[in-house]
Amino acid sequence: MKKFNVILCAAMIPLFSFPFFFRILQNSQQQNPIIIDHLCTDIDQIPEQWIVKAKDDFRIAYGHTSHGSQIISGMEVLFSLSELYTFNHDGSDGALSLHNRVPSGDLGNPNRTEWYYRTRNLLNDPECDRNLIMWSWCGQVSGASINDINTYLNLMNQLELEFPQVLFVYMTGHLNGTGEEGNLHQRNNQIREFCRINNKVLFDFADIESYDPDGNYFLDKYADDHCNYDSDGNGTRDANWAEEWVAANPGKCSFCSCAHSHSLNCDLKGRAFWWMMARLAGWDGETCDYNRDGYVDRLDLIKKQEDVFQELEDWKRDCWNPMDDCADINSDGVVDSIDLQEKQKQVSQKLRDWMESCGFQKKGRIKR
Ligand SMILES: [Ca+2]
Ligand SMILES: [Ca+2]
Ligand SMILES: [Ca+2]
Repeated sequence: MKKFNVILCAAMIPLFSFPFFFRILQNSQQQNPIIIDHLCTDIDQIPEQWIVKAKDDFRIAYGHTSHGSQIISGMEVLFSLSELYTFNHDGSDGALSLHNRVPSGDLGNPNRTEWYYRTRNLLNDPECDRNLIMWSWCGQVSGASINDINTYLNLMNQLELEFPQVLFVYMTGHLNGTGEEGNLHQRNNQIREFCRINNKVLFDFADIESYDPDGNYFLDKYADDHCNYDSDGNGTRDANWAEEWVAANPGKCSFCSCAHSHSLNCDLKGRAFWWMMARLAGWDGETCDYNRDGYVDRLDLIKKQEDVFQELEDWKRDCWNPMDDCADINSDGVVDSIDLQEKQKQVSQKLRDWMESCGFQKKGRIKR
């Protein structure tokens, strides 16, 4: 009953329009979900132009407590390494504007709904210029019921309807050592499914800390938020995947202070954050590791060729035969053989551009 009242009251608030910006952002109306997970942590794959555009486009308010600070810690590491990843409060000097710990609290603190009212108060302030809202959990997905998560999802969705100019980032809750069968994983899957079906933006906090950078999986080994896991299946956590990976890859991890966890976990979260920002700024997320297996090689070229060829075949099927408006590729009002040639040219150019940017020579060898 309480949830019903919340939604009813919210629906009665008139929509507020922001005088500050007119750029139309993707939001609840976007065509596809944007899921940021463990496959989104290779910072070198993100084209710089989209990082720059994200810094220009977005003004963030990020409400979190200690676990949520892991993202900020990782962002600070990147900031210390490169001017590209600058962020500060007001967005001066070309940095990303991020109001850290604004609003106060987290998705479960002081209760499971206060974050919603705080968000609405923030966005209803005529002085507020924020156009992206992020909230993280502390530990409250662990003990959440299905209804608790529905409350979260419904209120997020409600905010999107109330503030269509603002983007909202969903999150899963951090690992707690209960594995694939634990309530945490089931509730995280509930969040994931909702985001996938409804085309939301999800920062998959738990998925990012379920894998090491080589793609080895630890959720089924009862990994927790410290990156500890049960290596021998005897029911107690005896190893730490972050420590193991760092020992095997010297010099590839920061020494940042990372709340409740290993600095590698914060590094990965900070990189995933910028991957998300680039996607939100318009990057399609396509990388040279096209088949996402961790290697850039001939298999990527083959997959890319297949997809580009398929794009042409789909166009022929949907636009060219039978003739449809989308067949007029050169927009001259006439559908003729020139359009077919244009489409063929377009897809081959697309393939050539990708090959060139990824260092593939004509015979499919990689230059680098
Ligand atoms: Ca063990
Ligand atoms: Ca690959
Ligand atoms: Ca034409």
